[in-house]
Amino acid sequence: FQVARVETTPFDGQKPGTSGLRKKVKVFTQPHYLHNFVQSTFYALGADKVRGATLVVSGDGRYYSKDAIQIIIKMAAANGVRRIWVGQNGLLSTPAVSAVIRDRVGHDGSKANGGFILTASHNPGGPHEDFGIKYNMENGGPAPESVTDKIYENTKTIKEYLIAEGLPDVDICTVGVSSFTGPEGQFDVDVFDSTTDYVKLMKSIFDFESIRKLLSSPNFTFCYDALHGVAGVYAKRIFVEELGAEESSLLNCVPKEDFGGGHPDPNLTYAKELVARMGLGKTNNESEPPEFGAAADGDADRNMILGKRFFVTPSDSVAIIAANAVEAIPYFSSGLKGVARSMPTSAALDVVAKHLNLKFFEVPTGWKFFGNLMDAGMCSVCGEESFGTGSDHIREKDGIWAVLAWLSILAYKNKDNLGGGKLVTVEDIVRQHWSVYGRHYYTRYDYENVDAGGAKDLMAHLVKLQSSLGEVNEIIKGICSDVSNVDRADEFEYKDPVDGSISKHQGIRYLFEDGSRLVFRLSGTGSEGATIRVYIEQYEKDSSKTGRDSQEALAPLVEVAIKLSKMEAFTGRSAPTVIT
Ligand code: VG1
Ligand code: CO
Repeated sequence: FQVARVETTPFDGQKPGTSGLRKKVKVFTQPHYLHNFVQSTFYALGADKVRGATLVVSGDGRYYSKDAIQIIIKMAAANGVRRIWVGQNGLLSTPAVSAVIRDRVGHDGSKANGGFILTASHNPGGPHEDFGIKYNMENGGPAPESVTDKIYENTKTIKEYLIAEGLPDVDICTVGVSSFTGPEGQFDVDVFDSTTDYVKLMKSIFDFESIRKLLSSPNFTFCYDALHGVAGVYAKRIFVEELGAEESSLLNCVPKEDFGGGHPDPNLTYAKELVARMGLGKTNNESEPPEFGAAADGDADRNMILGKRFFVTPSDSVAIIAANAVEAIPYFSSGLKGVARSMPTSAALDVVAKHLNLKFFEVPTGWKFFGNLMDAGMCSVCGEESFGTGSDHIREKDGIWAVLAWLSILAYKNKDNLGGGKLVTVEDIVRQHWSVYGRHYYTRYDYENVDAGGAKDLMAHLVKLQSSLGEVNEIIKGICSDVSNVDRADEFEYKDPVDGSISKHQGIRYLFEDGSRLVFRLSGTGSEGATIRVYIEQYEKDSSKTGRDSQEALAPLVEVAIKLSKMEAFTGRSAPTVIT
């Protein structure tokens, strides 16, 4: 093949958000749009990092992925990349990409230097929905802000990109290596099985034998919903083939380009089928729900954990995994190096860290901040309120890992009663946890696709209010008399303890005397308008009061949040789009 230099002009708005660049498909398919972003990434990495490199390219299989993979292959070849690794059919979950970058060894002994992940995660897919792309570094984690800032700067000045001419489309459906010759020598495309490396990693972390015993026990029932995302590929291989679960326990496990028309976001609103099966839906379910249920998002880095008629909040989930990891999961048997959560995530993990005397970190939203801590050996388990949980086995959150972690805890707690005795259930484990550590009532209200100007004004209003706590408390008393006083309010700022970098404006916080918190943020993953997220949390230490309905317990604080922020006045919305 030859190298063509194609003239181009910048597009506005190619700034990577919380997790890469996400836009409508019709934006991505404009001539040169994807090309500009990919070339800007190569420029940001620098020629010395790109020439001769081995890069992974794959994703959740959403609409436009296959075309995008061919474009990136041709651009990589033209920029001097030596090898491209592609998961079969272009499918790799986000955690599997991270694992492949870190662990896979090519047939010629090569190791990956980084990779492009093609996904818009939990956003819907299809010709009228979203596509996305992000770059992960050599440690398997999302590019840090220093790199994404450079990418963005490059997109504003780009004048040309390089693309291979005379390089045919590569068959990405068949496993094997194709070799080509360009001006600088050999270029390989290596198509490999999407699950092998990931399964090997999972087997090195968990005791598959004890999970297999749990799954085959007659008194344990299981259900997994991949919402037609890429998780289905891994669920079949791991839960059915390796661990012996019934085929019928898998829901929506065939990956589809449009996720079957659904919203591949594992929460009580969008994972409808699973929610109904678990006995949590409004419709009355005839049959007895399974003991355990879980779901994933499009790229399989998120997870929702459910028990029979019981929802585990993600903030509780990470705390419970941290509290039980050393006993239940072989990978952690020698202890946890530390734990971390994102700022809006509830403080349930903080309490565990305190009890167990563990290092603890609070980072901004988005997985990129955990990676530095893990690379420095300071953090083993971490999580976010947005259904993200993970550990230092990779540098992304990991939906299947979280399910295996829960199954490990269940297997450990039930090791003596799998013969037919009464099971310790998911609900038992959570209630037991609350009785020891107290409970953090928690909810998140999302106002999606609101007018961007209105959202900005609302945030500015909340920042301005912070300068007078006296006034804030007066307003709050006028709304509801039985919430405590705000004793601190600020905009969250993070100084990375490893590299000293500072991230500002990471969310507006109102911190109450009794430990309650209200947090307001603008989403960085949407593709249209603005999304306002309101995070509401209240701590209850008294074990006789930890069993209340969460929405009921939080009602006064919710009212304060909505009125204090003048939500309806700024956005015209009288109710949120989604409550989690
Ligand atoms: C959201 C979540 C955040 C998560 C991010 C990526 O970001 O709140 O916790 O890390 O999505 O998740 P934002 O900026 O919209 O609040 V995923 O599954 O898209 O990779
Ligand atoms: Co995701």
